[in-house]
Amino acid sequence: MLNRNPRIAALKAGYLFPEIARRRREFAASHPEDAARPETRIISLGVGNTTEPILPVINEGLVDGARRLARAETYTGYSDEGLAELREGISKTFYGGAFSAGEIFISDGAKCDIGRLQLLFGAGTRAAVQDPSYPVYVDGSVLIGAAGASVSDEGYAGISYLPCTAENAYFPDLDPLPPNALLYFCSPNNPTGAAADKAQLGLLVQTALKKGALIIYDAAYAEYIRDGALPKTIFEIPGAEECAVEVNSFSKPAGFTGVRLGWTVVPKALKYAGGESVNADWHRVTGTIFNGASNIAQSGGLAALTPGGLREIRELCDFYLGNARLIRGALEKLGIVCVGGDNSPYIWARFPGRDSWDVFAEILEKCRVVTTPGSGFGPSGRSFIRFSAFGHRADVEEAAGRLAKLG
Ligand code: PL4
Repeated sequence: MLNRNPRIAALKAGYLFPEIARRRREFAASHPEDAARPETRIISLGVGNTTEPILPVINEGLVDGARRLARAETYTGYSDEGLAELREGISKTFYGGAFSAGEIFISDGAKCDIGRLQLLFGAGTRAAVQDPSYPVYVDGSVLIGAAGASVSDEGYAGISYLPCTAENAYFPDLDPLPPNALLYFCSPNNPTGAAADKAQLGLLVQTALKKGALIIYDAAYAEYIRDGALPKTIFEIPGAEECAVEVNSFSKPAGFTGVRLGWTVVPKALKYAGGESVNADWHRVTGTIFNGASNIAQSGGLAALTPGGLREIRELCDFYLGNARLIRGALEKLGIVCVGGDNSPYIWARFPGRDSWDVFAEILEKCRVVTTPGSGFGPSGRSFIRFSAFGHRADVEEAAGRLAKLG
């Protein structure tokens, strides 16, 4: 028999979201009478999974993509880095045309590309993350051997955790960033909901350039930004093209969590320490282990970039932001201190002195509402709960009402 990959053995427990699903199932199984009664039916404000239908213009793009496959004249097969029209459209729509099609790679989602990007750097890479952060950054780093094997409540040895707390307004002190690190940065942030401003991103880029860091900038929630002064992409900051790649996605703005479509910008100006092109290596890696996004999904993506599609993106994000206001309002009525929900679909709620898994269990028990415990995102999340604003409005209203039971 083969030996198990020791890097998998180094991962702590299960991946966060299946663990939450497991605890939900366990709770439901021990309360079988609950499901039949509307007032005790479990409502999820846990995983950030979209719930609302894809809106008509974008949906018609998907349908048209499927129709085109049924005719010899319009049939297409593999599309490798993605349709040129879509890559050009993304550059024009989100980056003011600053990038060529050869710098934009269409993917099957931001998470999948984060995993593939990690292959560019490999074992021994020094990884740094905002703490708290989306667990894929750390778990993926462990899988490629970037982190040390030992793990404790303080996280993995070998990963630099940059605390994002109320004290620093959820933007980390960058002084402890080690030299030549791979830095994951997400804004608007999952889970805190904080969106970095131009000055903060300017400092991030300057620090990365000074310390030789490469930033993987996750902008999956950029379309939730409503404050016009906040940057929607790291590439609004001069110099970013020399130190950053950006991953993004149609999942959260267009409801494509199940459709699967995203993109990654890898500027040609970005180089390794030895001067080699990161863009060329990314071509090599994706060409080797990825066969392109679905052409149906890409047809939907093209529709999303039309004026009607962009209006639908705004409408859908506004809907979830409306949910966020309801949840945050209900929590603040109880005196619970929250951030987020204004430029992001997540609310980060503070429960001082408490362990987040205990608070998770209490909210499930008293309110029959599933949340995400902050410690799942890193040591600094220990006394926080993340509330996701993805849900049907009636469910969110019901959940917000039930939260009063925490008072
Ligand atoms: C549950 C910061 C959600 N099973 O859909 P993708 O791959 O384009 O984007 C995934 C993604 C990328 N970047 C950030 C994200 O927050 C997400 C999705 N996160 C959440 O609740 O935190 C869904 C999680 C999913 C997963 O593990 O990704």
